Amino acid sequence: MFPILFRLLLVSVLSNVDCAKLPEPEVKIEVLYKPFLCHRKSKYGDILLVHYEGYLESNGTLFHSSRQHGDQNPVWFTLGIREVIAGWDRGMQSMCAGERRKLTIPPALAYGKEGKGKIPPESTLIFHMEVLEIRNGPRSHESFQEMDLNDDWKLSKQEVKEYLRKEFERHGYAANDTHHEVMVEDIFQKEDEDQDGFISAREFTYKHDEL
Ligand SMILES: *[C@@H]1O[C@H](CO)[C@@H](O)[C@H](O)[C@H]1NC(C)=O
Ligand SMILES: *[C@@H]1O[C@H](CO)[C@@H](O)[C@H](O)[C@H]1NC(C)=O
Ligand SMILES: [Ca+2]
Ligand SMILES: [Ca+2]
Repeated sequence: MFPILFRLLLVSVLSNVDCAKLPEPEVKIEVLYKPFLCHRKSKYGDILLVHYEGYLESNGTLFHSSRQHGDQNPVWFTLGIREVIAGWDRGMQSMCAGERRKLTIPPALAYGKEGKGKIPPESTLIFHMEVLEIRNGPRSHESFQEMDLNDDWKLSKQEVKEYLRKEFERHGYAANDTHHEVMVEDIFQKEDEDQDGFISAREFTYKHDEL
């Protein structure tokens, strides 16, 4: 019902970056536009809001445009956790809000031997990406600090509830105390591993469960 919140709070996030040292296909990155002002650059674990167009390199067919297709809204994704094709994870690091890039992504970092929908097997893809917004990812140190209102390095139910309220409002939903309390209980069941009534920084950052 509220996918962004579940993504923010419940999705377990990257624990380790792919360390394989095999010679690997690479994403070709061309910067089309870089804003003069750049307060922060995207890094693994951040969530990014993007608009994009995807083309087949073979004949230039546009197979998807977030501006023209679906609900025409930009999309959020978490960088570096394989929520999207590997080519996006690799090609969208160190980007500024407002930056545009052209990514040329070999099949091994896209849809590979299988292809998908309109994308034939073994297709090299070209994406025009525009980053609209960059936020702290769900498991970042920054997110924890933002939630930990009294700086005691643990999250109380009240702090999590307050965070939910702010998130709901930010995404245009009416705050609803009853609903938030249900969600808080659910979150604590999953996250408060030692059941002391608080989510510690360690419990927040490292996930050992089955998610
Ligand atoms: C481009 O290639 C795709 C996949 O092979 C094919 O489905 C499509 O009809 C082609 N488009 C044009 C304009 O040739
Ligand atoms: C608040 O949430 C509860 C539980 O999810 C729901 O039953 C109730 O209808 C909601 N109230 C409002 C005003 O949306
Ligand atoms: Ca606290
Ligand atoms: Ca705990």
